Amino acid sequence: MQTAERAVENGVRITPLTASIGASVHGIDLAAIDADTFAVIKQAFLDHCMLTFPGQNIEDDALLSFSKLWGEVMATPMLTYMEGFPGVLEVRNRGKALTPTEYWHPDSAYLERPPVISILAAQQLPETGGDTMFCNQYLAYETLSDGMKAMLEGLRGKFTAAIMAKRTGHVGDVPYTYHPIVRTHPDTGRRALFLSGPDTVPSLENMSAAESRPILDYLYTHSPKPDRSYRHQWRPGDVVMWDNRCTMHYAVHDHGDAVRIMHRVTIAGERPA
Ligand SMILES: O=C(O)CCC(=O)C(=O)O
Ligand SMILES: [Fe+2]
Repeated sequence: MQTAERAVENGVRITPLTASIGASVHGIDLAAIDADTFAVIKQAFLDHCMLTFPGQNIEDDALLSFSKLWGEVMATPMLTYMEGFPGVLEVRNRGKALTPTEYWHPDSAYLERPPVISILAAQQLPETGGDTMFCNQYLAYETLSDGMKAMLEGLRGKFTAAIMAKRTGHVGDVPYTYHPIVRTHPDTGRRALFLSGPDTVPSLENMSAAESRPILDYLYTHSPKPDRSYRHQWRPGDVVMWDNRCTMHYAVHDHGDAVRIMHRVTIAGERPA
């Protein structure tokens, strides 16, 4: 396997977390990455869709430098970033009623060019709980019937910022855009289901909500099957990154009002196609 061979050469160890999604990366310091090491982790990222880097305890400036290796760091409208570290977002527990991320989603898919990659660095973790789940959207697509795949061809979903607007108290029209429900990853050439929770993808283009819901609900239920998902139990110092083009994630809120703080960076990319 290409990833494993290259890993041995560079002293980097890539260990799959499941056979479907995820790998952990050891023998690496994210604050000091050379070109060969970057090539190894990039290939692992494309192969496994999400990576964990245990024990990094990375500072914000190093987090930004590491992020810039993957592309342009972006700011999402409506979000406020950390002073002195443009592009670093503090993700903090504000209680279950206010959590905006406890559902399966790719990040900020209501943007015309949603972030392609998200990187999350643990700062303060609850004693227990607060896991994040990830699912593989290549496998979600590939396991559909040929009939369903044919039906989805050319369909676009309406992706709205409803949850983000609620979270930030945004007034006025809620931004939205249309994206294909099946997208092709530009680096792997593989096709993946691209969708999000019912509040953020209420309907399909040129179809009523009543017509769209059964299809969207089916796809949303089909996507995060346990045998193509991984649940990350955070440890202090962890950095986790995921590819929004071929995964969804779900932040489990089971830690009450316990402090949980993460720093997140997102990478700009292409329009889904
Ligand atoms: O807090 C988490 O584990 C993830 C939250 C989330 O969905 C995000 O930062 O994009
Ligand atoms: Fe998210």
